[in-house]
Amino acid sequence: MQVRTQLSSLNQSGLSRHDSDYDHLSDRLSSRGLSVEDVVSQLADFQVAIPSWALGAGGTRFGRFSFYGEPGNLEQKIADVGILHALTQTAGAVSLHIPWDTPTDYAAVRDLAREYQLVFDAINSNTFQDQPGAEHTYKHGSLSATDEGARQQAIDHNLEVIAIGEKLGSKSLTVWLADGTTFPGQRNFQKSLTQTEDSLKQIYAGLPSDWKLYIEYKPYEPNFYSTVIQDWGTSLMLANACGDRAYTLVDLGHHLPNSNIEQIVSTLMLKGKLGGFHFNDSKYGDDDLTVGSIKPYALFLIFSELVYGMRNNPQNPDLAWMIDASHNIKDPLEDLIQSLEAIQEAYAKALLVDQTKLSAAQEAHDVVLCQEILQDAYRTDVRPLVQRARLNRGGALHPLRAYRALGVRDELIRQRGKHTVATGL
Ligand code: LRH
Ligand code: MN
Repeated sequence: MQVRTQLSSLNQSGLSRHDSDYDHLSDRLSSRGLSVEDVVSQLADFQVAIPSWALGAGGTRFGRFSFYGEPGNLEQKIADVGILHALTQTAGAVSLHIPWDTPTDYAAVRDLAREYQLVFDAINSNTFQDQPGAEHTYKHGSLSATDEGARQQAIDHNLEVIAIGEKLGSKSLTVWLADGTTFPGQRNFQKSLTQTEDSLKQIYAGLPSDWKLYIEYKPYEPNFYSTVIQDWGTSLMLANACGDRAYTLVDLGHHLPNSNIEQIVSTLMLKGKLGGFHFNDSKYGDDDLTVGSIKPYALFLIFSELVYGMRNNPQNPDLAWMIDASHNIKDPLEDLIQSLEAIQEAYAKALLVDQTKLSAAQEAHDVVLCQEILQDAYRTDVRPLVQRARLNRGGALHPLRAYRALGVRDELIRQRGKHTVATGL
């Protein structure tokens, strides 16, 4: 489906309004000494990886409602991410999950991605589900398993995933473990953690020299009493145990209620061990909802710490930006467009924080002024900046409106029918 070529005519009607909004905001910001061009180019360079497992309708144990026209194979998934990138110009990467998205024709997949100006970001292993014909079960753990066979099978799977990623140009592996217990006394915590550290070290030893390892933590689900890699501290400890190219991965939904995620981000950047993000939002648990749909101010505070860290922590590597969401009720592509918009807006607002004034107010213990400086940025309508960044790259002025005006979902249903089901969650 050719989207890109139809955008300039679609954008036409809104351009003059955009220009006046942009000029008005630019005047206000440049009068504060801020380089609006810099902000716009930083927004344009900010590329988020789309999870290949979140392009169909998600579901829960209570049910799943299809969305029709879902991508039925990897090629169609890449085409869908291509549509997102054409509209938003900020979705220039795909994050695959193996074995849900194991390519059959690597050259064709690479060519297709290049056609849509997409690259392959972190690749994800899966030792939380048993595969048909597998010799060992992960029911009692994978990298933490007491059963040598299950542990080795899980290590070998991760090394296979690295090999698949190498053929696609990925440069990082994300490991998330469901390993844990559902009842007290079910397993020995120390043995589980020791096994996990040993297994991760073996995977790290198989990592190509220019690759990174991301260790994702989560407090609970699918286990409901303990999870081996339960929090940022455990992930950091394991990353330090593995080596310089092992980092923690922060999934926003993987925190107990009222956790101060922005402080976790700040600490990990100071220690040079923040590898990347899985962006989403949540009200209660790992709800995997649209980014910024529940706690937009919290997202802004996280980006404020990220911007501070990106300016003051050269010890921390460039971050991997990824979405990790599941769509139970919204059109997956509309949901992802809203998430991409929320990420861009949070980043733009964070770039407007007057860091110099803020640190002066902090030194002066002027708590009220600190809040005023933060909220002045947060209360700024930055949409003209985000729009300009998109327009500069040939994207849609209003991606969601364009998606609907172009009848993308209807066209996908016409092409794919109503019964295709996307692999993934
Ligand atoms: C675990 C998780 C992890 C993925 C999975 C699809 O909750 O966030 O990142 O492997 O979702
Ligand atoms: Mn995740």
